Amino acid sequence: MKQIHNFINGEFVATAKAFDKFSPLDNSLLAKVHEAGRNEVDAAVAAAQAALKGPWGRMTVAERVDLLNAVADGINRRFDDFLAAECADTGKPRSLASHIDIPRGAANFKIFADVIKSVPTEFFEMATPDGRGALNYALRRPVGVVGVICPWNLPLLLMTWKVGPALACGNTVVVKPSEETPQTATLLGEVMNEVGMPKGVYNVVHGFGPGSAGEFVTTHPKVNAITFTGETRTGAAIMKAAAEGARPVSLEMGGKNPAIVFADCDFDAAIEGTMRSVFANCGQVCLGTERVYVERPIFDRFVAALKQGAEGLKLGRPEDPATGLGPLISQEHKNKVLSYFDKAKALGATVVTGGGVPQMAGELAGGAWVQPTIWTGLDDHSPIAREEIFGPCTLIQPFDSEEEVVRRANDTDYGLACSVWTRDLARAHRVAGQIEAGLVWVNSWFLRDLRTPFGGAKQSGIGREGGVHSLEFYTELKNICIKL
Ligand code: NAD
Ligand code: 6OD
Repeated sequence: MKQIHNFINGEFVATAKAFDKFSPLDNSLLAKVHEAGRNEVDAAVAAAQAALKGPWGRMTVAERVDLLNAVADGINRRFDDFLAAECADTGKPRSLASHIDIPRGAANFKIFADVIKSVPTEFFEMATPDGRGALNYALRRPVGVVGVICPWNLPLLLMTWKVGPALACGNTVVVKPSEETPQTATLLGEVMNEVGMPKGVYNVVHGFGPGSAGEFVTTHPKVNAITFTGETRTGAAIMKAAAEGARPVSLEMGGKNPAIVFADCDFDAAIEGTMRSVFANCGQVCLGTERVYVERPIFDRFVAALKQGAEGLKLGRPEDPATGLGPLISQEHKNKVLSYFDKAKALGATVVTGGGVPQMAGELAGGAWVQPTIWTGLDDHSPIAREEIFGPCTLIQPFDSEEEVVRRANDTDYGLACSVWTRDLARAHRVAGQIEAGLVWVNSWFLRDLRTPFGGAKQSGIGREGGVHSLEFYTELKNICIKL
């Protein structure tokens, strides 16, 4: 049986207590994951602290940049290993992971290596009463040990999205991967050793949230800052933990993202983009679309085209190039998604397509499969329109005016992302400006330049990461004033 270890101070660490990781494809046992207790978390934090004072802390920016580029190259060199591990843990199609998850895992080191090379420094000459003056300049210094708490939907991508900038800024990290997706974080430990990353800079502790490694990391007094991606209520618990010691948090949380489709849109592009935003990664993308508002003149045509697209998706194994949709991450998540399928029916939704469990052949019958699902006929107050489901499903509703659709799109506690589909760029700009979200795409979805600010408004997040914006969280800006 495959064993997944913690990675502490450059060593792979087994523990007495291991938990089971099951395959989402067929519910077979994939691996035993060694759960970190308080002792292992203490050891990881101590190693991370010591590394700040060792060779890592004394490195020049140029040396750090070289190491980060080597990590990116190391991921690319072992591309197939990362791909196999990510697809095994998540069940996602290889075509998706090989285009998004793994290349982005490597790019997250390269981009932040580039950013840190060219950080501008503030500098002010100041007059003084004696006429000799003073010089003020600001230096960016690492915040210290950063706790990185990760979700399961894009495991390597979302972990490196935090680890890349944290290391670029000279910090050290203690990563707690999701219990559902432990493999690629440990594999990255191998790459760290291969490229000569000093011991203790990158540490991984496996386990769960409350009463386990997640809690031990976030409540650890020597963890100086916490960056988190996951559900909003988990983020709130982490914020409470971080209040002890007044430690900074960066939170990327849930969403209930709308797409707004105006009648003048490029129809085929809107369908193609909405297909991806609803069904990519089996709907398990925080930026995905779970509410689609379509202007009434094209409503019926849009619903019919999305239905046809959904019914054309092939459910299957990651390695099958024809696979368009994998399983959900786990049986537990399947039960949650199915509870919304039941709720939608009970509330009187029109089930345009899906709404149940597909017939899968052979051993796949035991996996966490659900049908791609589209509903109409529910209003904005239903839980289907308000709560994050995180599955391959969406509610489509008609609208009649721009003012109305902006109000309805904003009628949510969340504020992560929105897509607007129209050929009228003046309207696109106007609507984008009024949408209460951290990210608005016009005639596109998941088009991401990693230098841009990323984060959520309202209950979707606190803070922005990406490009130079990451520096605000991962560094302390220190002003030095020299009297001449
Ligand atoms: P989750 O909140 O259940 O878990 C995330 C991580 O937090 C896991 O590693 C988990 O073990 C840990 N955790 C749970 N409770 C904890 C606690 N009390 N203290 C410390 N750690 C704790 O989220 P998930 O189910 O893994 O991911 C899906 C969610 O993540 C969805 O809500 C999705 O929208 C969100 N998400 C948001 C973004 C974003 O960028 N905004 C990106 C991806 C996913
Ligand atoms: O693209 C990114 O940087 C990012 N954080 C994506 C998040 C996707 C959520 O599932």
